Amino acid sequence: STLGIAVIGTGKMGSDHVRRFGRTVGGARVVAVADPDGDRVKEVAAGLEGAGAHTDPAAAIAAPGVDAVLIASPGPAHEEAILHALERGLPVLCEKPLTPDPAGALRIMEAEARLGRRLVQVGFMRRYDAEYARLKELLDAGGIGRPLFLHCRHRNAASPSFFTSDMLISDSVVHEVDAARWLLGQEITAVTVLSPTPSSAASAAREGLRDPRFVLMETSGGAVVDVEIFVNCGFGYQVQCEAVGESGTARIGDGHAMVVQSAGRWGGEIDQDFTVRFADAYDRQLRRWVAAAALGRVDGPDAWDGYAAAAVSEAGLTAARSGVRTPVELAQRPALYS
Ligand code: ISE
Repeated sequence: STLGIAVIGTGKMGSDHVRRFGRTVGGARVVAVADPDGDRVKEVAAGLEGAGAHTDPAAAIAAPGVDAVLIASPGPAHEEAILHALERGLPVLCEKPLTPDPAGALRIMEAEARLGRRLVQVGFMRRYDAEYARLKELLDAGGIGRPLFLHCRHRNAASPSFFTSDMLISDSVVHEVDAARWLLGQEITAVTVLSPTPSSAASAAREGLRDPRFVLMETSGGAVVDVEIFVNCGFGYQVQCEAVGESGTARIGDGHAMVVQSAGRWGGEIDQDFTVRFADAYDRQLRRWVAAAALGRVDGPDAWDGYAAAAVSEAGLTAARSGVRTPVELAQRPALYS
């Protein structure tokens, strides 16, 4: 049977996911969509046979035929929608960040504790990327020895007008936070943030935007993770990660799928956007989520991962403001997430 999906938020990611159902992802059908922009949501629903359009997320979640909920609204709207879904015992895939603050993520974990099971998956799709998966396999197999460093670069061609200095950390670097926790199997324990003089393109995109930034993280296993985040680099979308271990290094994200040599030059193309660079990862993430949700469970990054990322973001924002190394405070990990 087909899983009925409510999609909350029909912006860039929400509409990209809607497109996936019925095309690259089978076994599920969008039966309800919600967005505060009434015209937009009607337009999206019009392209879906028999889907209801709502401006209230709660109404979409409560609509007939909804078996699972995909949340792609902005971070501050996630908690309320998740709690509605959990009240109904529905599996959730929630785009990152799970919540803007750790307190909200803790409330989601409490709701799952009351249910006695995990129903929330966070959209940390890099875990489903083929290159990241290879790197994880190599590290787990001890292929380069004990990891000492992860050197990460995360670049966007341009940031949207609503993008703030805080979001470089809470919406962009949050991916490296999760990737580092997952790759290393360790928690992040402290954060330091350096902010060079903003690039001219960043200042033109939004007054006072602190872009780029350099984020330094320490981990529970004694590794160091550095991230250059640059969301107005102009030339394309790039996510690179080099792991340095005791006996070797491994690097992903160079995008050398094809190198062209012609007329005395060599070169290749750079993806322009995350929906292109991570298209396969988004597909795989959604297929896996649908398969698990059909059995009434989730098996990807969970609310604890969302909570830990929010705790690191909070420390990162404090560190960015103070210029001082800031420890990450984590609650005890409940047994439900072990
Ligand atoms: C965006 O929300 C994402 O999740 C992208 O992966 C990231 O590269 C971008 O900086 C974020 O704004």
